[in-house]
Amino acid sequence: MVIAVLILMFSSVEAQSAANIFSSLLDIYDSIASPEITGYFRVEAQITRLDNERGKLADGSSCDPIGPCDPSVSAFIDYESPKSKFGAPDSVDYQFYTPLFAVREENNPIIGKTITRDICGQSFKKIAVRVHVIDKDRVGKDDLLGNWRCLVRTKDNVGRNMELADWSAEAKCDI
Ligand SMILES: [Ca+2]
Ligand SMILES: [Ca+2]
Repeated sequence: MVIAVLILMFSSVEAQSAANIFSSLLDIYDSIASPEITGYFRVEAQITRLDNERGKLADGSSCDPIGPCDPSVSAFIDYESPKSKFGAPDSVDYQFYTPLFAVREENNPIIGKTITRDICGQSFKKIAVRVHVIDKDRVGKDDLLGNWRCLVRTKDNVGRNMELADWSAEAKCDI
């Protein structure tokens, strides 16, 4: 089971000088070792598709006794607690995720929806795009189809501004 994403990230302060941008990039590059980055950034992520050929839920059972899954996709760009486990008390609650896409009777939907978040002078260490997919049943409770955490490779992807920013290569997300 795979969720794929494209990531775009750029400094949202266009007046910022190249030297400052360079230092931002360096800061991000060093973020594994250094404790925190502070700055003005926009992060965009496109959730491109879900591959779930066999129509399985997160627990390995089938979505439905008959027919394909009915996936409903929401996502959140998380710089506050990017490493926390899904559903943990220190992780962002699902109610704050942005609903992006829903389809009935489709195991492998093309999603193609973009989510955006601005970081305005906040401190962060890492950024993760969290994707939460449920199998939405007409009756009864919804089942968890999967949770994916897609780490943003900030070192490669930070553009100086919106025009210079480039989408990353499509990448699969960890479950
Ligand atoms: Ca179901
Ligand atoms: Ca179904």
